[in-house]
Amino acid sequence: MSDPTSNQAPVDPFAADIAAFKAKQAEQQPSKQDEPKPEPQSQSLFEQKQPLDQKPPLEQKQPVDAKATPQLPPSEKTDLTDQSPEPQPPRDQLSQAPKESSWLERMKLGLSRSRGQMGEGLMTLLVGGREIDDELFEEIEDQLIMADLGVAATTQVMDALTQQVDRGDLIDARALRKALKSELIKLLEGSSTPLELGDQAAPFVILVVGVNGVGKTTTIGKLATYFGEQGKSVMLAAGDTFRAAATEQLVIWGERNGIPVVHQTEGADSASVVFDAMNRAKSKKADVLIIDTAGRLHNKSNLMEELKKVTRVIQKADPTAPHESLIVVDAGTGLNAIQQIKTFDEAVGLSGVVVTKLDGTAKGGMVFHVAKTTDLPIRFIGVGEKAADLRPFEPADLVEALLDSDD
Ligand SMILES: Nc1nc2c(ncn2[C@@H]2O[C@H](COP(=O)(O)OP(=O)(O)O)[C@@H](O)[C@H]2O)c(=O)[nH]1
Ligand SMILES: [Mg+2]
Repeated sequence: MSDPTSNQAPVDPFAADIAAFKAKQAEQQPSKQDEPKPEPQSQSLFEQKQPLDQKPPLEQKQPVDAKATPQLPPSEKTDLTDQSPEPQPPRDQLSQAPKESSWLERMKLGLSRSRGQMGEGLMTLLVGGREIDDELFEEIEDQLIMADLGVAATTQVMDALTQQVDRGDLIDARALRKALKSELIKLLEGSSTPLELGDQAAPFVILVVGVNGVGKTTTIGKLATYFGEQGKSVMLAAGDTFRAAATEQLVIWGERNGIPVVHQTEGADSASVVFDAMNRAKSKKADVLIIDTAGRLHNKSNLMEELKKVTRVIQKADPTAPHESLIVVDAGTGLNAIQQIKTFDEAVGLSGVVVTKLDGTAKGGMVFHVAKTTDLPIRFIGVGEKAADLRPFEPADLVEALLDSDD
């Protein structure tokens, strides 16, 4: 570990460090002090592209001050970065179908396990001419609790349904099913404010926090793609200096996608990387700067203190920043995500949530719990490991995908 207080800012962090990475890549294979194993995430978003030894020459890298859409090397280029006014769907196998249906299909597919628990269970209860009675209500309530909606959200939904039944608005199970869907959507609607970049002159700074393994770095890659598709110039800061592999992961991904990544050597102070990145993003007039952070630190350091320091450094460079402080939570952690949200909120003051891994979890209902028990908007959801598997949060889509019904 090098001295964490050192403030080594290479004159050109890209050229110098990329050369260092290449050299390191050549000599280093299995042994590394902190990371005995290769990063698991290198199998996903970060391994979509060609293997490292075939990466394009560095001179193809796009300078950040070209304000236009980042240019990818020809072999990498996706339709999305073309100059055509109409953005094209991404170049993966899931984008063959029309955009709308493919997205919903993908989410339904991804959420199939949640659906198994919540959707199928509920739909079985709510078919045909089943009578509305206490027993049915109890069963619905059980299903919602089992799907991890949490007590508060479940109570809200059940109370609303009870009122409708009492008013005589719901005559059969089918009507109840419709009402349930609309109550679920209503519950989420206050939490679906999308992330807007606004028109400020300075870079829009997004700080990304969350515990280890939730999908921060993957989400950052997806966000960079997302904003790149909107014609924004994006810069990334490799603020997770705890693990050398975390920086490497981001730098390599940036190289392959023509997105500059500000970073320093392993063990550098995270705040120092962020300081560099803020200055660089400003001087290069990047539209968006996305800052990756560590999810844990060496024993004696305190993650929350470090994040506070990072925030102070950001604000020193731009008192209005960060413009968005996003916490990434893994849907699979269910109701425990709330504790993470509280802890990080105290440290950095969150402004939004990204829920990842809604594919393959039986706990998709936790989104309702987050919506009900926090004031934070859910900005995006992640339903897979590819760049296109991040979407702005749409309550109706989520409810549709969870309950999988055709009406
Ligand atoms: N299935 C699935 N996997 C994801 C998603 N987002 C991230 N991952 C995976 O979660 C693992 C950890 O991701 P990473 O971004 O490194 O987490 P970090 O430690 O928070 O930076 C990697 O294997 C990712 O591919 C998602 O939405 N769905
Ligand atoms: Mg990471």
